[in-house]
Amino acid sequence: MSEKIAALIAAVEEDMTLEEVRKALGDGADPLSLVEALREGMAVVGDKYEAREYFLPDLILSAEIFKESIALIEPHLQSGNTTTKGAVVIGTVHGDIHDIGKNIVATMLKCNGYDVHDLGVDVPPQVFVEKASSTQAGLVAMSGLLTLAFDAMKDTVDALAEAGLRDKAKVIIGGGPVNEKVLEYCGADAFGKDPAEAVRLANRYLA
Ligand code: B12
Repeated sequence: MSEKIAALIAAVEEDMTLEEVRKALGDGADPLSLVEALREGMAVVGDKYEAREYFLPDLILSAEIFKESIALIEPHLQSGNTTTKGAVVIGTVHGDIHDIGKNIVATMLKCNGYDVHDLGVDVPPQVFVEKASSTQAGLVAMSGLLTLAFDAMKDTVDALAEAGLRDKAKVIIGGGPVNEKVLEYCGADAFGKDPAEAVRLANRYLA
């Protein structure tokens, strides 16, 4: 069932993907495995775009299918999950509107018991600061796929420090091009390559 869902979203089949997700949920499938299937499918879409097999409309529609599918899955993820392991603020940094990966990371953190405050895309440093302060978040997670996102990540880390929050909140970063060098440049605590790593880091910092 998961393989079929991955293949359908990879083929940008909106109605069929949603139908299959509804069917899987109705059959009692593990909601986490459905999120993972959607993630795999989205990775294929990204690869096909790079290979010029897919074009902008495919990307936009696949992102929409992903969001619609997650909306169907989310109520099943949260049921029975009443205690929180801590507050996490997440967003795509200023100047960048890519949110497919960020949404997957946010969903996986929610599934793992974190109280996730998703600020959306193109988030200015000050907005991260205000949310981290008002929620007393122990973790700020930033996503960015553009090269220019590196500066926005650095600015956000600096803004958190200026607001006196740097010793209260760990900062993690991720998104396609993020690596050790970017981590060093922007002064965050750690970077992750996938949602599983985001969850591992949250468990490490907020346990
Ligand atoms: C989809 C896409 C788009 C979609 C975005 C739709 C959406 N709602 O997100 C649209 C069409 C809108 C788009 C627009 C643009 N895009 Co674009 N886009 C892509 C594409 C093909 C796939 C990205 C994606 O969603 N991948 C799938 C997800 C699941 O992967 P991911 O984001 O990396 O996330 C995973 C991990 O990185 C990690 N992760 C992510 N965030 C975090 C955070 C933390 C804390 C952790 C631990 C982990 C983590 O977990 C995620 C799940 O596995 C990439 C190419 C690529 N293959 O990456 C180009 C790409 C990123 N885009 C690119 C560009 C240039 C643009 C535009 C500027 C194009 C233009 N000229 O207008 C605009 C951006 C405008 C802006 N201001 O942001 C370039 C960036 C080049 C660069 N070095 O700066 C790329 C690399 C394409 C290319 N090769 O040229 N894009």
